[in-house]
Amino acid sequence: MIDVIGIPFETSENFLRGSALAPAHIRWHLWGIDRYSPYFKEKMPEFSDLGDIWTDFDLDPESRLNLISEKLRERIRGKTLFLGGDHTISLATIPVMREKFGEFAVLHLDAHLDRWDNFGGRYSHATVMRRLEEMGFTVGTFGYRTVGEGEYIPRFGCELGLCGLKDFVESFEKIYLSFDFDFFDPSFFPAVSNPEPMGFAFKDLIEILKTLMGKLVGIELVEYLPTLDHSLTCGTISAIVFRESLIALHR
Ligand SMILES: [Mn+2]
Repeated sequence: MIDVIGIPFETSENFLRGSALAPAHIRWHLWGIDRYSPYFKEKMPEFSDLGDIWTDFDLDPESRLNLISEKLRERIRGKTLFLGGDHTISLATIPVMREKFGEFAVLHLDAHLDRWDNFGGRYSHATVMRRLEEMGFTVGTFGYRTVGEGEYIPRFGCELGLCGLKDFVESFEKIYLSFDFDFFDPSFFPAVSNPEPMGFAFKDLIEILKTLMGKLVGIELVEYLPTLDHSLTCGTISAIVFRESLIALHR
């Protein structure tokens, strides 16, 4: 059975806040959606909710990440769907998943590269993919629409599109999906901290999930801001992404 773990961690948003509320909101919105997926023609599998991992708010980000990592080491048992929090959680989830499962590639779907060297510190939502590459992870970032000061273009990835994504996926046996909700177009998913136009459609995510079948070791869904979700539409979409993610992980 797939485990679900929430990480309501948020320290480093530079602009708009609220992602720490996402795990609770996504679970709540699950009550409003059907269990059947028309995209995969099957029902959402049963899952085991292992709750949320909390840390003291007055600690610095690195100490909080260390505490989250310790708790994840105790809690992770197998394939896991993580609910963020801001993108900083990747510095806990992904290294601990490697300890458990060995090598895998990281497929990173995001409007941003997240490869600053320092962004209000070395450990923040805007530096994560750089830190992971420094740790030896292979990260492919697809669909990014902006490049920040001092960020480099990654070896694997595609600006404004999904070019090379299929080849990237085919090159690896095991894949971990790091999904930032700002990958979606802000016209239908505005509840994110740093929206970028020219985003992707829901069906693009479904097509990508289909290519990942049988390879996924884990998925994290990050950067949904319920505080900006004035119609609650994005909460429902997040719950549907949760359902489709569980199905893809289950296969
Ligand atoms: Mn982003």
